[in-house]
Amino acid sequence: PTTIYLKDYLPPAFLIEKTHLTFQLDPEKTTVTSVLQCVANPKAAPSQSLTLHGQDLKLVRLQLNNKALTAADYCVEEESLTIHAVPDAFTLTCVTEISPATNSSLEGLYKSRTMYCTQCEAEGFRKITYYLDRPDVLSEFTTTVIGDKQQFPVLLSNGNLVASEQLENGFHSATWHDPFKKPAYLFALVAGDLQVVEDNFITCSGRNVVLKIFVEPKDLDKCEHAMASLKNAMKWDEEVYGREYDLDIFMIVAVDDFNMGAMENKGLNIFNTSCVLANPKTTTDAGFARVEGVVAHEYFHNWSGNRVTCRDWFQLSLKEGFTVFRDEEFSSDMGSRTVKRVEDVNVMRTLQFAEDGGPMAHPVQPASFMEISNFYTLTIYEKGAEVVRMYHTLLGPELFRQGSDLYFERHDGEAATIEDFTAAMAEVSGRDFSQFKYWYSQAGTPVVKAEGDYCAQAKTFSLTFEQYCPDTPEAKGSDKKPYHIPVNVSLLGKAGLLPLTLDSQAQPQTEVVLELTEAQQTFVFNDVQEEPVPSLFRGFSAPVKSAYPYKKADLLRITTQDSDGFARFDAMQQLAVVAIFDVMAALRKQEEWQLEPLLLNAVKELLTNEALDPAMVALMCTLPSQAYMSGLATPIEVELIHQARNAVKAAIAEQCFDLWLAVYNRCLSTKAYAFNANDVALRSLKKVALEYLMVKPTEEVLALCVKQFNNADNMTDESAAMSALVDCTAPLAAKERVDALAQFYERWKDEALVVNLWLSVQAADSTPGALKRVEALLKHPAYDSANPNKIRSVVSVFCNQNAVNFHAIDGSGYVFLADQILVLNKQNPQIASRLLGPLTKWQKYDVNRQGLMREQLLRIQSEPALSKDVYEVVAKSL
Ligand code: DPP
Ligand code: ZN
Repeated sequence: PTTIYLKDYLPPAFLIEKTHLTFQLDPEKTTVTSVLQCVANPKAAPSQSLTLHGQDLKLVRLQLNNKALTAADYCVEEESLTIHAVPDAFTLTCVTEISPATNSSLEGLYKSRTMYCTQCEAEGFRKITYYLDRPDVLSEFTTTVIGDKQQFPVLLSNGNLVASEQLENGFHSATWHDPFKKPAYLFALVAGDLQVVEDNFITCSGRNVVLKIFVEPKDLDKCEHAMASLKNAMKWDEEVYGREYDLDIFMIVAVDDFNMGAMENKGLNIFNTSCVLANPKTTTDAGFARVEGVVAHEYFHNWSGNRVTCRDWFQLSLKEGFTVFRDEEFSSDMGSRTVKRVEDVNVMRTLQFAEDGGPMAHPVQPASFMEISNFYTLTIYEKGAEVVRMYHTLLGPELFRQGSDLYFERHDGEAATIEDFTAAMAEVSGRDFSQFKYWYSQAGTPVVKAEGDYCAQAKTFSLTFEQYCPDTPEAKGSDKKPYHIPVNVSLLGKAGLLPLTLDSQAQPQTEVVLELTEAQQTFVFNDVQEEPVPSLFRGFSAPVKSAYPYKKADLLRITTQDSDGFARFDAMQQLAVVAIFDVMAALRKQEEWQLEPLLLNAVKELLTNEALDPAMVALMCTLPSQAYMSGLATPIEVELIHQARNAVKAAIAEQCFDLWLAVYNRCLSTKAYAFNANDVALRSLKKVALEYLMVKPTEEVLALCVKQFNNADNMTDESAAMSALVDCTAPLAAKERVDALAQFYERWKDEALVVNLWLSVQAADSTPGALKRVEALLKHPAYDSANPNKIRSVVSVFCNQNAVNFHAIDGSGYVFLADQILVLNKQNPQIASRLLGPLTKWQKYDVNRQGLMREQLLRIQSEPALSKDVYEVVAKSL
C-alpha cells in the first residue's frame, strides 16, 4: 500500500457538475447507471485524460457524449478507470454492476438483513460506481432507485422526492433530487420494507420540515426519543449557532449492520440501530444519552460537514472535531454539564491519551495516511473537539460565535481546510493563532508540570509551569514547539475561592485563564491573603497531562470546596489513584496495607451529605478504571492493578456498608422512568451503591439486588442488577448469578440490542476462565459473526475491558484476537483494523507479554492478503 501525503494535495483536474444515478436493485447484480456532467477545473492544471476511482466494480458500458467507448479508449485498473482523451466539457455515461449481497465490508452498497443501504464515507462511493471519489468534488445529485415494490416499498435517497412510478413486473421507482451540491461521501440510498415514524419541525424562519425515522416494524416503539432529540438539536442549532435546516425533509434510517455509529448523508442519515433506537424497557440511560448525542451529532453535520465540507481527508477533524464539540455542548445543555464533562474527559484521558502514547499516534491534522478509515480516531474526534473547545475558552462565547458565523458564511458550499477555520477565529478576535496551530500539527499529549510558591510577606502566589511533549512516531519531543495552552485557574482558600489579582488585570475575579506559551513560564498573583491550594485546568481546559505536587489534604480541600464540578471529581480521582498505588506497592512487597484514611473520609462525607448532586457522588465514588490506571505507569502491571483496585473497592464497601445501604434506599424511586438529569443521577448513584453492596452481599442485600433485577421497569436498573450479580464472586450469590444470566436472555432474546448488553456483561466478566466463556458465546445462537455490534459486544469488550483475562500470561487472549482479526481481514477490513488496538500497545507491557503480543502481530503481518486497513496498523505498530 502507498502512503498519501497532505503536502501532495492537488485540486482535481475535472469537476462533476451534475450526477444522475439509476440503480436497478438486485442482490447479486445491481446495475448502476451514472451520467456525469464533467468540466475541466479552471483552478487546476489542464489534463487530457480523466481518471476515476473505482473498486470491486464490473464495467459494462462506457459512453462519452454520444460515443460508445471501446477498450482502446480507456484503461481499467484495480482501483481506477482512466479515459485517455476527454474534452473540456462532456457527459460521461457509465454502467457498472455490483453485488450488494456479497459485500461484507459494509462499505458502498450492501444488504443489512432484508434492506439495502449504503455507507460511502470515506471512500465507499467508489464501490458503487466509477467517480471522482474525493470530498473536494461537489456535485448536484439526482438518483433513481428501481426495486421490487413488495419487497422494497420504501426507496430513499438524498434530497427531495421528485417522481415515483409504478413499473412492469411489480417493480417501482423513486427519483430523488438533492439541490445542494455535495461530495460523493454524503450520498445515500436505502431500500426496504420499513415503517416510518413522522413528525415535523418549524424552523426559525417559519418553514415546515418533515421529519421521518424509518425502522423495521418491530422497532416502531423505539423512535420517540430519537425524534425528540432531533427536534431539540434543530432548535439548539438555531439558537446557539444561528443554523437553520435547509431541505424540506430530514430522514433517519436505522440499520442493524453498520461499521460506525451513524452517518450524516445529506437529508438521509443512516444510523446503527444502537445509536437511534431507545425505549426505557430495553435501553439504559447510557443508551439514551448516546442516542441523543449521536442524533444531534449527525444533524449538526448538516452545517459543519455538509454545507461546509472538507477539502481532503487530512481535514477530517475540521468537521468531526467541531461537530463533536457541538454535540458535547448540546448534551451538556440538555442534561448535566458536569457529568457530561467528566464522562468526556474520562474518554480523553483513558482512551485518547493511550492512542497518543502508542504507535498509531497522529496529529489532529495528520500529515499522511495509507488507509483513511484508520483515521476515524479518538484523536480526530475527541482531541479535535478539545482543540475547538480551547478556541471557545480563549475567545469567550460571543467571539467564538462570531468566528463560527464567519466560517459558515465564507465557506458555504465549499470544501474547506482547518486553516480556514482558524483564520475565521483569528479574524473576528484579532488574535494570533500561529502558535496555537501546533495543536493540529504535533501529535502526542503535552505534559504540564506546575509548582506554586506562596510568599506570606508579600502576599503573592506564583505559579510556575513547565511543558514538554514526549516523542511520537512522526517527531521527537525535543523537536516539538511549545503549545499555546489555556490554563483555567482558581485559588482555594480555607473557606472557598479567593479573589484573584494578576498584574495584568484590575478587576478581581475568582477564575482566570492563563495562557501558557513558553516551555517554562511563571505567573504571579497579588494580594493573596492566605496560602492557597491552586485549582488548575478547571473544566479540563486543555488536553494535557498535568501534575502539581499536591498534598493529600490539598486534594481533599478541592473535593469539598471547589466550585468546579470537574475539578472536584478530578481531585477525588487523584486521591483514589494514590490509594490504589499505595496498595499496589504493599502487595508488591507482600506487606499489610490499610485503606488511605483521607479517601475513606472523603467517601463517607460524600455518602452522608444529602445536599450533593447524586450524579457527582456516583462519579466521585467510582474508582478509576483498570484502563485509566493502566495509562499511568509502564510497564502495566495487569494483575496488580486489578487486585489493588478490587481491594480498595472491597475496603470501601466494607467500611461504608451501612452508608451504602442508606444511599441505595434513598435512591429508590416509585416514579415512572424518565430520561432527565435528575432521574439519571439517582439511578447512577443507585447503581454505584449496588456495586459496592454486592462486593460482599448480605442476604438482605442479595434479596434487594434480585428484587431490582426482577421488578425494574427500565433497562438501566435491570441491567445494573444483572451486572452486580455477574460481578459478585461471593458464594452466597452463586445461584442468583447463574439464574440472572439465564433469565435475562430468556426475557430479551428477541431484542438484538439487549442481547448485545447480555453478551458484553459476560465478555467483561473478569473471573477466571473468561476466554472459554467468550469462545462459547461466539457459538451461541445469539451471536452473528457478520454483525459489527455483536463483534464489538464480545470480541472487543473481552480484549479491551477484561484486562486480566485478555492479558493472560499464557498469551491465549492474544492468539484468540489474532485469529479473529485474520478472519475479519477478509470479511470486513475496517472492523478488523479497529480490533487491533489492544495488540498495538504491546510496548506498554512486561517483556514476556511484549514477546507474546508481537508474535501475534507478526503472525498477522505474514498473512499474504492483508487489507490496507490491517496492514497499515500492523506495520506501524511493529
Ligand atoms: N461522519 C460520520 C460521523 O462521525 C462517521 N461515522 O458522524
Ligand atoms: Zn461525525
